[in-house]
Amino acid sequence: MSDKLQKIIDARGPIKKIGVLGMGYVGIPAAALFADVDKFEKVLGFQRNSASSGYKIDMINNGESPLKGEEPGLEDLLRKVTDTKKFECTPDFSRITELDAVTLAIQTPFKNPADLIPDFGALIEGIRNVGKYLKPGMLVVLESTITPGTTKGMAKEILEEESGLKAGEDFALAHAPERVMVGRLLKNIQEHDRIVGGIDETSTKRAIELYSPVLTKGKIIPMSATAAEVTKTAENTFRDLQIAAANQLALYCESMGINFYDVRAGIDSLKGEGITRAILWPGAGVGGHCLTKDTYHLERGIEIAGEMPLDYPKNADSIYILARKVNDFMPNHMFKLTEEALAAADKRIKGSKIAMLGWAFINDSDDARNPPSEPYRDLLVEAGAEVMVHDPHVLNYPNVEIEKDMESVVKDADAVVILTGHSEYFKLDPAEVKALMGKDQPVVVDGRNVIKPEEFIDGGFVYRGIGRGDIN
Ligand code: SAJ
Repeated sequence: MSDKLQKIIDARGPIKKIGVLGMGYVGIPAAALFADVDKFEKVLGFQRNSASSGYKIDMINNGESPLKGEEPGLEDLLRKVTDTKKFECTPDFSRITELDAVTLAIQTPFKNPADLIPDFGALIEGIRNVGKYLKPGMLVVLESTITPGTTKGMAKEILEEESGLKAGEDFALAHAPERVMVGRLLKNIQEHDRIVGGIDETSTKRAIELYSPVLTKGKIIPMSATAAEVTKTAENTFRDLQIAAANQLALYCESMGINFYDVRAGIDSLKGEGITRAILWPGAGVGGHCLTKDTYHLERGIEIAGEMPLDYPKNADSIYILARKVNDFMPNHMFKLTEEALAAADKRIKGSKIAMLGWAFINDSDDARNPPSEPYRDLLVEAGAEVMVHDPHVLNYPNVEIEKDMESVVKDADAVVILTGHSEYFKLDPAEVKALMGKDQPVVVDGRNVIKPEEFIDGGFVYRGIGRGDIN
């Protein structure tokens, strides 16, 4: 506990002015909610005036959300806090000097997962900008998902280098990871418990002062900065692991000729004291910006934050890396199921027309970050298939035509393949689909358990589904 820092903070007084770097899925709702807190006077959202995303500045200052997809309550809140000028978006990073607290919500993808090399370019640039204008008594919080050890390591070093100040003595530093999902950003920030990890107690206390007013149902869970980094990366890694466990079991069920969903219902039925079992859902793959990389952040944490040598067989993959490999394999399995089903209709992938339904990585969203649909489509194209893609929400995607008219995609197709569980695909009618395809033995492959296999098989389809060994 640094008395020096506490004294500076006491002299500065309660947090009044806040800055948020990174006007994206995490930064915009976070800034708007800070601005909606009465005791906070002003919130600045910092956005580089770059060719690719500078447009966001004017949109936000006009109370419009530049985020794609439905985000309940966000536009109304943005309009409210920008009309009163309580929230303002600016490219002028020098205004950081005016603030009491600054948060960074910047993407942290991996350049090369295999070698555990993250692409921290944008994050480092953001931290440097904060460091340049840092003043004694200010609080800096990293909200991005980061490799364990980054807050006390790289971030602290850059901030001290740029500012000439000392973390934990002249300024407070903490990690408070985001836990949001697209489609419910405001709700997640207000209702999920907030992990808050300072590099010391004073930093944790100051960060709690920042986040408490925003929470409605959620509560603060304080811990050390490194524990907070591990909590975030591990909670996504565990989810990925649970999905991999379901995917592996689905592959086993297919091999044994049984129905995964019967088995799942059976396993799920064991309830009662001390029995916690969350068995998730198998599918065409795991996409998005989080589960596809946070395992690698956790793994890299051993290198960055490891204080003792890790006691685990040297070249053996961790269970988490194995889980990544299982989930990354699922698009290949979808290709195998498609090949098998077409063969059952005396056809081959080469020269067949494949109608892909769903490009987004998650249902009823337009979020197409790391979609499992992409590696699947690549395999089809490589094998000489003609491929068309339908998605009701995704507007566009580099080098892939995304059609909005499902009929034009399904028309004359040899196979219809479901990659995303969008609501409208649950309403697919076998007779209508068959008529559009115009094939004697139309093929349907279900990667998200959205259709009733019996209805399609009775309708003359060759069916394949993830985990449906009893029918495939
Ligand atoms: N998926 C399955 N089977 C399942 C659940 C999901 O195959 O049973 C697939 C989905 O189709 C999708 C991918 O996994 O392709 C990710 O889905 P998701 O529901 O995990 O969505 P994310 O990645 O947007 O959200 C996760 C969440 N993390 C946890 O629940 C631990 C969310 O709470 C985090 O805020 C988010 O990552 C993040 O930003 O870290």
